[in-house]
Amino acid sequence: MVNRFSFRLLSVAGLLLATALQVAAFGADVQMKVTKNDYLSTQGFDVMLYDSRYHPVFVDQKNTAMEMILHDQRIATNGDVRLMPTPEQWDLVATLKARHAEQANNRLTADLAFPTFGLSYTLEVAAEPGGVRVSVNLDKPLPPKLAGRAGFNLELLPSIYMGKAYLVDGTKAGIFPRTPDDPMIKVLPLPDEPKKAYYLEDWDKAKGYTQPLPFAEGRSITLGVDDALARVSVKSDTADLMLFDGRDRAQNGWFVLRSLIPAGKTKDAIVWHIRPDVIPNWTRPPMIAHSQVGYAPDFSKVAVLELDPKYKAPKTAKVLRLMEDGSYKQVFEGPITPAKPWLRYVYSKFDFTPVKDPGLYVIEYADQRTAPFPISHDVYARIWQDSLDHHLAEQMDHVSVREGYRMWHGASHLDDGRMAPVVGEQFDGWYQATATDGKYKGGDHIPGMNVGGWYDAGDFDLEEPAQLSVIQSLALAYREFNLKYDELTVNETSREVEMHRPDGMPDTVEQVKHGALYILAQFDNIGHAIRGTHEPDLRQYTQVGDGASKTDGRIYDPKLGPNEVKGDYSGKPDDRWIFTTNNPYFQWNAIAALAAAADTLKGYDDALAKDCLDTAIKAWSEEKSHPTQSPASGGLGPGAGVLAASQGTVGGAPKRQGSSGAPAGSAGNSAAPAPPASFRRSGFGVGVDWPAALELTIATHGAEPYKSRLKELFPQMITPQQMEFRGWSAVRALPYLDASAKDQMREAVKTYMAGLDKKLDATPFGVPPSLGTWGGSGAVVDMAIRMYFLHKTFPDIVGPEYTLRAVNYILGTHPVSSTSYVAGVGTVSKTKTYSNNRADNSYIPGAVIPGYIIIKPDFPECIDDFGFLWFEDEAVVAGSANWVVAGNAAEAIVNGSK
Ligand SMILES: [Ca+2]
Ligand SMILES: [Ca+2]
Ligand SMILES: [Ca+2]
Repeated sequence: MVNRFSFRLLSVAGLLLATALQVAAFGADVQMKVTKNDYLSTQGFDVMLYDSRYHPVFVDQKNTAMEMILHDQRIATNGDVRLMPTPEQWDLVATLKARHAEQANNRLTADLAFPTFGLSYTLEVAAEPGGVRVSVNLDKPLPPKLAGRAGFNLELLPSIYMGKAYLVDGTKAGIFPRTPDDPMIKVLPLPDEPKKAYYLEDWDKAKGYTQPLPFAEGRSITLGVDDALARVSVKSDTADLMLFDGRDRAQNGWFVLRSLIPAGKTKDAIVWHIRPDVIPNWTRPPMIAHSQVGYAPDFSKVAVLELDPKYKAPKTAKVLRLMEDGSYKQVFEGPITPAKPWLRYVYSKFDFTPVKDPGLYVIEYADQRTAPFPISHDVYARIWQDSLDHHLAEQMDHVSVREGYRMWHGASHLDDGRMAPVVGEQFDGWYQATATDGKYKGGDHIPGMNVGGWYDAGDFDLEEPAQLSVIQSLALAYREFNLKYDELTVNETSREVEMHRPDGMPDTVEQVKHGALYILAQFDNIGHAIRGTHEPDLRQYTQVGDGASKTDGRIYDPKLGPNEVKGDYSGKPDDRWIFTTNNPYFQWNAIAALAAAADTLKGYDDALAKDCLDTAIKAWSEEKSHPTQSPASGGLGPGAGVLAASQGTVGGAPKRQGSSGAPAGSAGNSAAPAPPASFRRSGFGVGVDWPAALELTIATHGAEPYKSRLKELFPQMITPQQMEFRGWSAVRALPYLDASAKDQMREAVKTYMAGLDKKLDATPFGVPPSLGTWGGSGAVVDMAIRMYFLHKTFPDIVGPEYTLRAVNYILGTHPVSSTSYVAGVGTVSKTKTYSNNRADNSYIPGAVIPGYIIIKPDFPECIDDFGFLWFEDEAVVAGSANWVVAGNAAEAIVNGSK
C-alpha cells in the first residue's frame, strides 16, 4: 500500500516539525465554522451531525449522528445518547425529529427523542476555540429508570486506535487493546421496557444481556497520543469519561467513549470539550489512482490524481521504469489536466498513453510514488479467476470446499429447510407472505431443498435474485468467451468441492449447474421460484466462520427432545427457513436462468439440461396463462419496519411460532445485511419477461412463442433508459430478429451514446458515481459488460475504452485510495473484506467490494485497513459472477487488437 504508507511517513515527518510548535498549544489555533455544506469545519478537521441517518433495514451502520473527520480520516461516528455502553446493530437508537446548522453561531443542533422512554433532548455541537463543545440538553430531567443507563456515546474507529496509546487525566497511561478482554456484567432489561420485535427479543435473550466494563475512566482523556494523525483530547465537565470496547460483544464493534447522564439535570446534562490536535496547514497528500494490474500497451493509460484543493500541485507527473537492478529510470513526463472540483477534493488526469514498452513501471507525482505495475499484453488475463474459483467456490452451499490443506467450510445446511412461518417482516427485510404454499404450511420440512446455491454475501442466506443473477452471468461468460477454465473439482453427489484440482469440466459449467440445482429444487418441490432460504433467528444469522457449523445438519423433528438425535433427525429447531413468497421478477428470471443453464449444460449433463429446459418451458406457459401477482407486502420486503422494530415503536407483539425459539447462550458476532438490490432501478417493470424470452429463444434455437415475444419487446428494450439496464442484451437477440432490427438498434445505440460521455463526465472517473448507501462498484462492472457487447456489435459507434475504463476503475482508478476493489488482484488490493471470514480480519480472494461511498455530505470513504463496513467492504456473489464476465470482456478486447 505504497500510497497510504507514504501518506503516513509524510505525516510523521510533518509532525516532528509540528510538535515543537504545537505541544503547548494542543489544537489552540483551531476555530471551526459552519460551512455552506452545513457542517463544522476547519482545515484538517470536520464535525458532522446527522448528515446520515440510521438505515431503515440495517439500522446501525456506524455512519450517523455526530461524526468526526480528522486529517481526512473518519475517526469517530454515532455520537449521540444511547442506553447501553456498547450497543450493536439492532439496539435502540434515538429518533431524529429535526436538525439545524446555524452559520451565525457556528453551531449544529439535533432534536432527538426516545419516545418509548419519555426522553427528549437537544444535542448541540458548537465551535469553541480549539475544537468543539458537545452538550446534551434534556427537555425534562432524566426519567429515574434511565439513571445509570442513558449516556452520551461516541464510537472510535478500531483500525486507527487499536494498539495506540491513550492518557487519562494526563498521567494514567494505557494502550487500546488489540483483543477485547474486559470483564462482562449482566445488564437486564428494565421491567417495563417496551417490547421489541420477536427476533430482537430472542436475540437479546440469546446474548445473555451482557455488557463490558470500561477499560479506562477519568475526567479527561487523550486518544492516540502516539498518532499525529489521530490525536484528540476530550474533557468532560459533568460525568466521568469511560472507554469501552464494543468488540467484547461483536467483532464489528468500535471503541466507545461514554459519559452517563446525571440525574436531575436538564441543560448541559453532558458537556464535552473535544480538541483535535490538527497539524497546522494540513493538506492531504496527493492520491494517484491507477490500475493495480497495469495497462495493455496499445490502449489508453490515464491516472486520476485526487488532490486537496489547498495543495500546491505540480503541473506534471512522471512515469518511471523499474529496472532489473531495482533502480528507477524516468521514461515519461507529461502535463496533468487543470484541476476540477468534485465534492471536497479536486481532480486532475495524467495521460501516459505513449508509454508502450512492456515492462514494470511506477507513476511519480510530487512526493508520491505508486506501487509497481506492468505494461503488458496480458494484464487482464488473470483478473477474474479468483472470483470464479475462490470467491464463488467458497460461497457454494450444501457442499464442502477445500483448498490444499485448508477446509474453507464443511458441507453446510444439509437440514434445509422448513417453510417460513408468517412472522411479518423479519430482520434484513425478509418477509413471508402466506401461511401455506401448496401442501406445506409454516414450520413444515420441505424436502429436497438442500442442494446447490451460493451464500449471498458476507452472510449465508440464499437470496433468490443473487442466485438467478449468478447463473445468468456465468452462463453468458461460458458461451460468449467459450470459457473452459478448469481448476476446480465439483462433486455434487459426494458434496465435495476442491480448489486447484481440475476435473475435466469447465468451472463455469459446474457453477451454473450448482445454481440450477437449487432453482430446479424450488420448481420440483414447491412449484415456483421463491424468495430464498434464510436463518430463523439472529443468533444463527450473525454467526460467521464455517457455514457447516451454523445448523446441526439434521432435520428438525418436534417429537424429539431439545438435545435428542435420531438418525438424520434432531430436536433442535435450527433448520433454516424457506421463504416461499414469489413475485413476477423472480419467476421470469428463474425461467431465464433455467433456459441459460440448459444451453450451457448441454453436452456436459444432457439429462439436467433437458430438465432445466422442460421446467423453463412449462413455467413460461403457466406464467403466461396465470401470471404471478406481486405480493401486497413485497416479497423483497419493504424494509422500513426493522428500524421501527428496533426502536420498539411497532406493535412488536411477537407472533411467536411454537418451535422457532432461539437457543439460549451468549456472545454475538457481527451481522451482515442483504446486498444492495441492483435490480431496483427505474424502468424496472418494462419487459419483465425479456430475459426469459431471450434465453428461451437461444436455448430453443429460435422456437416460438419465445421468438415472437422477443420481436414484440425489442422496441421497448432499446430505449435510452432501458439500454443502460437490460436493453444492451438485445444485441444477443439480433440473430433471431429481422435484418432491419440491427439498423434499429444501431440508431438506438447512437442515441444512447450521444448523451453518455457528458453523463459519465459528472465525475473525474468517467463511470457511474457511487452516491447511494452502498458502494457502487456493481454499476461500474455492469457498464464494463454493457459497453463490451455494444462495442462488439457496433465497433464504429462504441469504442473499446469504456469497458477498459470501467475495469481499470475496479482495479484501482477510483476515489480515496488506489486499492484494487478485487481482493487479492493487483499489486495493492483490498485484503480486509466483509466476507464470512471477517472475524479473522481477512478476505476471500476474488471478492469484489462495493467500494467507496460518500459519507454525507461530501466525504468519499473506503477504509483500506478495516473490513467491517458492509457498505464499503461486502462482496456479493452476483458481483463476482459479473466480474468474471467483465474481466473476460477486457481480455477479449485486448486480444482482439493483437
Ligand atoms: Ca472443473
Ligand atoms: Ca437441524
Ligand atoms: Ca443476505
